[in-house]
Amino acid sequence: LSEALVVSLKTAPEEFSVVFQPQLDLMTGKIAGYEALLRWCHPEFGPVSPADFVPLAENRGQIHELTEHLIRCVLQDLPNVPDRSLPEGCRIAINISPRQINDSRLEALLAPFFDRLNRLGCQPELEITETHMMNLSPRSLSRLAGFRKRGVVVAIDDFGTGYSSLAYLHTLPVQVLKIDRQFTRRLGEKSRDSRIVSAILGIADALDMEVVAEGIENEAQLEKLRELRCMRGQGFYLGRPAAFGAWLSGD
Ligand code: G
Ligand code: G
Ligand code: MN
Ligand code: NA
Repeated sequence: LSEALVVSLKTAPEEFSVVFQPQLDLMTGKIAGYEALLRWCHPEFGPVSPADFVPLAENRGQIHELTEHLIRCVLQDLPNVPDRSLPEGCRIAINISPRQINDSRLEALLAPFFDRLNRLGCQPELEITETHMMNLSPRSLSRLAGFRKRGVVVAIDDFGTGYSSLAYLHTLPVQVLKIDRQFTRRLGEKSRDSRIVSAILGIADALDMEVVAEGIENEAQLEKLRELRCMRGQGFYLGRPAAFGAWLSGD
């Protein structure tokens, strides 16, 4: 499979596509942004999950090419000029592999993505998993801080599953915490998860960060999050990842 990936990236770009999952403002119900998720469908192996092929790309030294391709797909799907498919200030998030943040080619890689979003009046967002955030070199951190200064939103993905120290979190050029879906899962039930989510909201508030709850799958979870005053959310109940065109009439 790893060999197939290398070959497909080089010779069969049409096997890759991107889907967009909306992030909603939980108070207004309006779309506040989208997370772009890469898809790969191999003619022989069928659909392969990014959970499988992203690590393969990393191990084969192909993650730069993969992200390059992701950006190409995203730019192909998004409009060229502002239109009603993307409200002003709407965010488009991509997932960045931690190794890429150490790569000096990152700025050049992301430049076309940043430029297009600027032109659209939208905000580019980079998601980096919590585990990896904590292992970034000073140089990587200053690279992220540079992005942040230019209006790029940096988000910690899967927050709550890593080992962030609060002292360290405070120093990161991060604006958004994405609460891992394991905490959202049991929210509708009577359990300690609502207190954990509450605690994360408290941390975010203290650090002047925003929160996005991931993995919202039902009304009970949504209601609970609203009650806890979590402002943003994402999940199958609010919208499944879909081709950008599917959101065109969106509200
Ligand atoms: O979309 P899905 O739930 O199958 O994604 C599984 C995992 O793969 C998620 O953790 C997601 O962040 C990651 N992923 C999806 N698309 C990309 C991508 O373009 N780049 C990277 N690095 N990870 C991605
Ligand atoms: O790790 P990351 O947050 O990037 O993962 C995004 C992945 O989570 C996507 O592949 C998407 O398919 C999946 N996802 C999005 N919403 C839900 C949800 O409500 N439930 C579950 N189980 N997975 C979700
Ligand atoms: Mn993500
Ligand atoms: Na996540």
